[in-house]
Amino acid sequence: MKFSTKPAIYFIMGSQSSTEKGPLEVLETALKGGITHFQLREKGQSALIGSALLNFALQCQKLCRNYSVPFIINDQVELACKIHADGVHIGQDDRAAWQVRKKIGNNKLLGVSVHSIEEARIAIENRADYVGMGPVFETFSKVDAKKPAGIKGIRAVKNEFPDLPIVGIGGITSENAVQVWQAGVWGIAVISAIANATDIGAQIAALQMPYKEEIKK
Ligand code: TZP
Ligand code: MG
Repeated sequence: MKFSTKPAIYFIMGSQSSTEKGPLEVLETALKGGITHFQLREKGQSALIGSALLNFALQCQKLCRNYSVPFIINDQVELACKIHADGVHIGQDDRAAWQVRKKIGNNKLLGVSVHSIEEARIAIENRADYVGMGPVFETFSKVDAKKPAGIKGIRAVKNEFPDLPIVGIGGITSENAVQVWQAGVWGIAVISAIANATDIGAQIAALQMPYKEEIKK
């Protein structure tokens, strides 16, 4: 099945995301720790390009395959098609989602970043599989991040589209993750909480959805 409805711990990383450990070591430890999705998001001044990016992407993909975790690429639709990635994630400033869907076909996951009910509606019409909604909280990992939408923003989209899989993103930590789960998300996406964790396995365990009975709506 292309899409799993199991609660998602969606890890996002680029070659520069971790301050201490090497990126492939971080990724493999996160895979061992139980992440359910991985997105390669290569951004910033020292971002890899060309063959260096291709090689890095292939190494990440190989690791993900070893753990049967979907390997998703941010923005770079051609690269995703070239190496047969499992999915693509795009933002509002990228190509229209329907164009990307047309290019990648029906078997790859398509995620779209949204910040409002209206953007979520368009993402659904354009056949996105899930939306990334955020930033939920203040984030230091995205230079052009919008104002935090808070838990309120997630609840608003969830109320309007109860069946839409929503991934909360932005400033999520083991301390605030439960609030995000309580808002009814399908998953939570993080960069720094995992990339900079001293004990990545423990961090992932702490981010996971608490037992349903503990969730008070
Ligand atoms: N999109 C919205 S916030 C964000 C992205 C890519 C960054 C999330 O990083 P962190 O470190 O989990 O706040
Ligand atoms: Mg983008």
